Amino acid sequence: MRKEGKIYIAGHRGMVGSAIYRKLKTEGFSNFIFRTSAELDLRNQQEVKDFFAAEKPDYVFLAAAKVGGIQANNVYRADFIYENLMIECNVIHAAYANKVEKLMFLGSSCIYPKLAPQPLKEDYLLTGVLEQTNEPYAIAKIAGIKLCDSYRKQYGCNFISVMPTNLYGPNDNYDLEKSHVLPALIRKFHEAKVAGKTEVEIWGSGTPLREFLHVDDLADACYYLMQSYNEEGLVNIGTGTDLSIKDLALLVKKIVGFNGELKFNASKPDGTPRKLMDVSKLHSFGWNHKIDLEQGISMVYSDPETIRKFQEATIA
Ligand code: GFB
Repeated sequence: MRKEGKIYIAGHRGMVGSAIYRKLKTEGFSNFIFRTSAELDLRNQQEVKDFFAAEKPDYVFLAAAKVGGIQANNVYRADFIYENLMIECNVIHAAYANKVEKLMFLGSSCIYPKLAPQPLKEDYLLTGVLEQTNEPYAIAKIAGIKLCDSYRKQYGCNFISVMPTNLYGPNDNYDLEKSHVLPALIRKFHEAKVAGKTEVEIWGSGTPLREFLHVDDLADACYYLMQSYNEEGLVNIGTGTDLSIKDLALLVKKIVGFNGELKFNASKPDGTPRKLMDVSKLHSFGWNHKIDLEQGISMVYSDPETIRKFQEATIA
């Protein structure tokens, strides 16, 4: 990436977009264009066309998406497929039409078949049935990868796709109905500790295995790949290790300093039993994550912004 290049980060206020922005700033980039969702509705084709024609960005990070945890994916199925497809189609086509030099599309580890062999290699994509709770979101994300690859093949666009594992970090969503498990557990254990409660509810059986990556590591990997990766297909971004939801809960409990019990609620879905990324492709390029899970959760919990976000999520 050229230092003077004009960079558009779609979704710059979200957890991923804001981390990419922090990373690029520390690397000395300063020519950014931002639009909030109120200023530019990425689901609206005309607005996106006009924006790209007027601004002509050189580099695009497509980190804007409708995202959420297992329950939000399962309940708002239409919103998850419609909004994500619209955003991807509008932004990727406009990037082609306005000769964007390079675009990075960000997907998710849930694109792989539910029962694919573990760890998940990039070429397991489209080899089996998807997990029911997030099928609409996964279909939209798979479409995003295929859009990038198709514009590369037909028009020679340098559009690349990366697939992060489950993420956490600054600017996460702490709305307990819509969030992912890690921010939910940080909030639940903290609030239970403050209120002097004796137990915390954990959804599902606690047996599903999940992998977690701090979003600053993700941003570091995205920057690395934006400099060096120019191929079709996708690159997994993760740590290569996972743990059970029960062990995650015990770890968060320890970090937060809650002394009560875990209470599993079997009426909530478990989701896919395991989705551990195979990160050998990424490692072969010379990139490894730096923040381990315990350190990362401690960083999040000790950040005063995190508690403020709990209150914000309650009001919203
Ligand atoms: O993070 P999560 O919502 O989504 O849930 P997925 C992971 C696991 O944690 C599930 C359990 O087995 C949940 O039942 N869990 C336990 C909890 N307690 C809680 C809680 O309080 N809140 C939440 N949310 N979960 C999502 C996909 O799948 O992951 C998306 O739906 C996306 O499409 C995202 O891929 C990364 O890991 O199951």
